[in-house]
Amino acid sequence: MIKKHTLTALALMTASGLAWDGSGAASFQDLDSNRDGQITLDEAKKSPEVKAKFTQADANKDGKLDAAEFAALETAQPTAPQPMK
Ligand SMILES: [Ca+2]
Ligand SMILES: [Ca+2]
Repeated sequence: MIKKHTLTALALMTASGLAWDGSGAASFQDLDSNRDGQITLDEAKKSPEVKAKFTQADANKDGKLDAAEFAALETAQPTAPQPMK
């Protein structure tokens, strides 16, 4: 069981290493391969985190993220602690 967990952790680290350059997150420019100013779902696949939030971040539901939508995605913190009521 320990071995399985270790392998999972290694797989996650490897996947992150491919998508991240060490700065913590892929940038808009990194993901926008064709430099058209929009990130398609296909381009977003390079970043698992962006891909996971893609639909949520696509505010106007055109299937692409523009710079403003991407910025909103970056500030979205699904794991952020919720303030107590
Ligand atoms: Ca693009
Ligand atoms: Ca959009």
